[in-house]
Amino acid sequence: MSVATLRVVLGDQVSRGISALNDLDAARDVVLMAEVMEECTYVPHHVKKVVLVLSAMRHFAHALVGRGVRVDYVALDDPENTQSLTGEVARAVARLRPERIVATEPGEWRVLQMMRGGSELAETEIRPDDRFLCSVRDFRLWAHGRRSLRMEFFYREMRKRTGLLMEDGEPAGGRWNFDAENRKRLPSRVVAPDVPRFAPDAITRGVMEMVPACLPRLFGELDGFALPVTAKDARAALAAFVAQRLPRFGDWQDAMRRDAPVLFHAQISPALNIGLLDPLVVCRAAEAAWRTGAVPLNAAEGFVRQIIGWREFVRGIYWLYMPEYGALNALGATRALPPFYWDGRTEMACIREVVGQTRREAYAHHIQRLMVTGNFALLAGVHPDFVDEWYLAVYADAYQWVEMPNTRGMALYADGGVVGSKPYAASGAYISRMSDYCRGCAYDVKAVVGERACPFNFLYWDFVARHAERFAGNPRMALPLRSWAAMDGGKQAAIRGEAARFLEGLEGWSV
Ligand code: FAD
Ligand code: DLZ
Ligand code: SF4
Repeated sequence: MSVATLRVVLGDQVSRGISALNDLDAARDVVLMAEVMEECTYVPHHVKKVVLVLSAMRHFAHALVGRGVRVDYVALDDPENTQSLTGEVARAVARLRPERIVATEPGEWRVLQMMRGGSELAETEIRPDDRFLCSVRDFRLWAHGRRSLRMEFFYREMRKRTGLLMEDGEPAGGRWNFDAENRKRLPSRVVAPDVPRFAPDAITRGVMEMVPACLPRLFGELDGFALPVTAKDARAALAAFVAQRLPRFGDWQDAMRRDAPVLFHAQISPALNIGLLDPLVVCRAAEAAWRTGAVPLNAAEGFVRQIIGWREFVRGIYWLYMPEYGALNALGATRALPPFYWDGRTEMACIREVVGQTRREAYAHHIQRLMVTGNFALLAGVHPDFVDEWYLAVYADAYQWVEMPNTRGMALYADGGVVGSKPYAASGAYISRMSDYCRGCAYDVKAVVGERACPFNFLYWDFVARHAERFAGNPRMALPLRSWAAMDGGKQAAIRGEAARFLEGLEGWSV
């Protein structure tokens, strides 16, 4: 019998409810899934990310076949593989002669352009990705006519729309946001709970053998791969988080500790972003735990805000402003990315720890990304293109729709204040307060100038001085600007000299 519909499912679309599979006719349709070099190499991905995506694809295809669906699955090492998504659709069309092609909108502008770009995919019916709670169109409507787009107001709309943590139309506890009670210092006696690990099964082990053989130059370490690769395991990971870590999520959300990468975070983004978890199900689990009294409101609210607030907001921003967003560089940053972002070889203990953890785990929590590696790139003036490429490569959860607004917008202020109302610039004092990294660092976090001065200190003041004019009208930058202006001229000159010497001295830099 002829094929009615060819249904294309991408590697981050492994959800049974994905819109490309709505109205699936198992008797007449074929699902196409293709492992391709193009997607495995468009940035130098972490090897654990590639294994995660390919293993999840294989498990998903296997489950579909188990339900009687016909799946055309192209493996990375298939000699016939053209190694591009468009090439594989073209081959499938030639093979199957389908009456139509259906897909779900991809998570990246790059892939959308490919789909629209004159190949067989150009005729594809592209359906909205309804795994998100706010469609691209609804975000556009929300944004229309607003002078500035603030996550907090978007978030309140999402609370009302979903009814999450709402009571009689009002926010539970009488407030929308409980951050004032969150983000405390982590006492050293507190032990972080273990995070569940999922031993690779035969399918994952097959992928773990194939990937290094086909792609020997990926970033990071494959040893210890233990991420969930099926919806069932992802739900188990979520349940463990809700029971063991969510109760303290708010309190220690900003804490960082050596050898405890996850602390009280969820580590669900790799599974969430490929579709093994549904964001609303995740939020309902947190809400239910609050309703039973197992989780305090500050934790449940803080967590839900990350998902229906930040996650949906940055996706909206991405699709609202692409492709122009990808070229923004409001602070005129020009430097290259220092090599230690890739190899971790630096005397700055905080960066060494975060990069080392990133190499091992393909994971860092938000504050590590924002206030250590992001902060350094911001202060040093690294060009957003290089920083974007790094974040898109090194984390198992990285897709441009979420990575780019976080990097270019939140961390680098390269969008001039679309995502955040002020740059997240901080000196070493912040890192010292929120982590145990400074103990044993070659630098002295209290020193601003001198041989052992913490680079975050002089780079911070150098950043404030460099951009003083730009931020003069920003009330949220008034305090550092006043402090800089009040500083003794000799000290100012010493700080700026220290910063210039440090930046010039870094290997591999170009200005
Ligand atoms: P938790 O802290 O437990 O939060 C729960 C969930 O909320 C996360 O799984 C995630 O889905 C969502 N969330 C939290 N913060 C954000 C945020 N700022 N934006 C969007 N969703 C959020 N997140 C990605 O999923 N992919 C990325 O490529 C990515 N790149 C980032 C780059 C930079 C420079 C920064 C500062 C942040 C980036 N984030 C990214 C956001 C955030 O750091 C991660 O979502 C989070 O660390 C994932 O770990 P977790 O599941 O333990 O999160
Ligand atoms: C990330 C990724 C990787 C590593 N490999 C594949 C692949 O071989 N085949 C595929 O369909 N998708 C892959 N993906 C996910 C895509 O890169 C992702 O769908 C796009 O970036 C759009 O978000
Ligand atoms: Fe980082 Fe400075 Fe602390 Fe060293 S002293 S760990 S460089 S913040």
